[in-house]
Amino acid sequence: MKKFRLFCVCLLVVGFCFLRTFGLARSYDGLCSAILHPWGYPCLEYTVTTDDGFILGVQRIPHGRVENVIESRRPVFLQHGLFQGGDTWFENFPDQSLGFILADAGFDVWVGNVRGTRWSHGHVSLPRGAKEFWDWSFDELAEKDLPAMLELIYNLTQSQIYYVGHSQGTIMAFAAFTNAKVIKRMAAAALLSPIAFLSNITSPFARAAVNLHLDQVAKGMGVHQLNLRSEFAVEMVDRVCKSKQVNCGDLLTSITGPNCCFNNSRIPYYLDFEPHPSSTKNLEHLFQMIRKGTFTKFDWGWFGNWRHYASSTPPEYDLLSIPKEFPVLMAYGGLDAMADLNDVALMLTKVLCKVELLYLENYAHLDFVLSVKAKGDLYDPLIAFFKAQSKLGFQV
Ligand SMILES: *[C@@H]1O[C@H](CO)[C@@H](O)[C@H](O)[C@H]1NC(C)=O
Ligand SMILES: *[C@@H]1O[C@H](CO)[C@@H](O)[C@H](O)[C@H]1NC(C)=O
Ligand SMILES: CC(=O)N[C@H]1CO[C@H](CO)[C@@H](O)[C@@H]1O
Repeated sequence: MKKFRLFCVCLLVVGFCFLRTFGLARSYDGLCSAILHPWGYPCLEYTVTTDDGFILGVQRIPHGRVENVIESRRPVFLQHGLFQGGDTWFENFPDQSLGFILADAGFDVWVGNVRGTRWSHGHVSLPRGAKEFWDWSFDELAEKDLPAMLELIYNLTQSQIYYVGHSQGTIMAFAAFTNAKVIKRMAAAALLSPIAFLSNITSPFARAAVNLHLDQVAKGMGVHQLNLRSEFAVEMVDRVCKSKQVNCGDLLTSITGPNCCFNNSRIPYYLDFEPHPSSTKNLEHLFQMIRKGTFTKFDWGWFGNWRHYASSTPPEYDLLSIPKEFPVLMAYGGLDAMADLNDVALMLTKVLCKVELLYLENYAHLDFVLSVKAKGDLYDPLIAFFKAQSKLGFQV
């Protein structure tokens, strides 16, 4: 067993070294030229600068490969999850990937990329190496990045926007939709693997990482950027694998749950783009959610909380303030090791908005974006849901 573990770790190290040598050397001008143009889709690159100076990349696929005549195309915005980027929505074949399918179905598709990811463009003054560049958690993604990207889309389309989020993209939505200025731009939302609570997370890898306080270890070592391709990350993975609860022979399953419909032969292609960096502080915030079972702003500790919030504890995100007429489709999976059924159930007791549920018994965390069967299982129902809302004409 010990030998096997060592073998796995070696394999990982070799994998990461390979990536560092070859994977990172591959450079693209942007997501459009990396994936969309090669498949023959129209695609435009935009940038938008947040209040706090981050320059985000946003892509637009104005129509599908065949430009069918549709009077007004409703904008739909796709928000990726943790350690992912806008590429997430386009990584399988065009008839399997949500981004392509929406464009071919007549939507005006917009793709978000949060700060720090590969398709974003740094900061107006801070270099990527600066500690301050990584001084944020999903609070800022919801408070700064999302409103900036949505404002750009609204300015250019003058239309309410459909929202699709996966994983951290749903955390961002739950947090941002409590803001009246954001929700008034939205027509409806589809939340895939919806997360507002994390205390019942079953992922053995995440559990072990929380128990080992890897967020604090990273902080203590002065690591502020979380780059899974770094030697530091390999060391941390090694540490988790040495703790007995995790089967590192199948690392992905230990992290996300057993994805039913993952195409293993495409992993080398996925690794061309993913994983994207995030910040240690963001991980710390997510670990706080796991430890405390709450959905609040970042916990700075007693003194820090008084300074930032004038209160000893961080304020909760008020899910009840999401308008009750707001239509939301939530798709959740029976084998999802991140969005556990108990946590989803708890969240559902806290929201008043109009929720339609889609339960996919055999889906784990990555199936929602990478399943080769997602079109029939999820994307067709999602499109039908959006089309039904446009007939109902939701207005806040
Ligand atoms: C959107 O339009 C408003 C009003 O013209 C402008 O002030 C704002 O800077 C624009 N925002 C973006 C992100 O384009
Ligand atoms: C899985 O990926 C490989 C490599 O890209 C491809 O040849 C194969 O057709 C894919 N299988 C499915 C079911 O999409
Ligand atoms: C089934 C289960 O483990 N439920 C737990 C989920 O998290 C909440 C909040 O921390 C606990 O109270 C439940 O016992």
